[in-house]
Amino acid sequence: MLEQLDAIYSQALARLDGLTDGEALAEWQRRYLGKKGEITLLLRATGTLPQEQRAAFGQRANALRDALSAAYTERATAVRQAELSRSLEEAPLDVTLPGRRVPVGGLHPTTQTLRQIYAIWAEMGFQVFRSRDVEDDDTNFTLLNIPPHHPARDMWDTFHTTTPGVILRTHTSPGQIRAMHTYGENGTQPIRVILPGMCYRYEQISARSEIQFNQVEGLATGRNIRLTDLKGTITEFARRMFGPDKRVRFRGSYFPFTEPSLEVDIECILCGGDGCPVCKYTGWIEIAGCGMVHPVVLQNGGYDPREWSGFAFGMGPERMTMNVHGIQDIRYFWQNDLRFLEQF
Ligand code: FA5
Repeated sequence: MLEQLDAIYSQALARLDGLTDGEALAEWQRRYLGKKGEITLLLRATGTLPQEQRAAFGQRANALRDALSAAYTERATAVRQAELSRSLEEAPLDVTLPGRRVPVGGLHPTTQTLRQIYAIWAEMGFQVFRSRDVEDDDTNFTLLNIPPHHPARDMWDTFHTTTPGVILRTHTSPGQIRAMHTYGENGTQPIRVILPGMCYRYEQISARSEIQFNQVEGLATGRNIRLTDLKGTITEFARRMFGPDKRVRFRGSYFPFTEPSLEVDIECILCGGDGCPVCKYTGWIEIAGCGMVHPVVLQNGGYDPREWSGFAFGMGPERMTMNVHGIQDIRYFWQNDLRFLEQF
């Protein structure tokens, strides 16, 4: 068996020298050193030898197996190197070329504005309350002091569903009623919430108006909340959002669910108040409607209006984003045109 072992060893070494590719190397490895390889089988047969020959044979077989393994590793490295050089020559690799860019997504411009709005209101102690997109007519209108057939309903062109009395919310204000019922604990607890979300109006689509858009409602209730609290809080928000030097003004307005009602304007972000197409040459842009919560609405939310008061506001993040970036047409927001979206 010793001669057989030496013969296999010499043959294996000689063959290894002539191998030039990975596949032939793998075949060689299987044939001599694999589980059923010739050297392995001989080693396993050590036990069949007479006792006195076993140790010498085992030692020699192990030594030859190790020598073949080392020779194999050396040859395999040389072959790999040669293959690499060959492939570089055949198809040269220019390591100085820029890599392939991995496409990275970004946040929608409205989402960016919304997150900024959430962060500012959170710093000011307001938590987010998510109300429903599909509302009932009562909560969207009647409980907000807009009874059926009241002409104020004309301010909100409504999408109705096939279920009578079920509509898509036209504004986030119905969330005021739901927040009061959820957090007010039968009119005993103060509330500070913002209510963001989609609103839907059956409107003529134009450069400033979509049929689907976001609003962020705000609501604060308490025992001593006054108009000055509303003005101070909104002014603080506007300064944190648009810059500490921005001037803010309030104009009288009308909403059925607030009394008194106001509109909030800030100095135009683009022209600084000089007048430009975005502010329609007025120097001001509107950012929100607001007012003191109407006593009827407080009552519908479970509060006694003789003891409790509150303020509310509603702003439109798409219009705010348009003003900040000078975007001329609201329709870009939902067209999913990457040329538009990638600019933010
Ligand atoms: C309201 O919807 C009131 N619920 C706001 C409010 C809340 C007032 C609480 C008082 C107290 P208005 O219809 O003006 O008000 O809408 C508020 C904001 O939503 C607008 O200033 C505008 O930014 C945005 N908005 C309204 N309609 C559209 C539209 N079709 N497309 C895009 N944004 C719109």
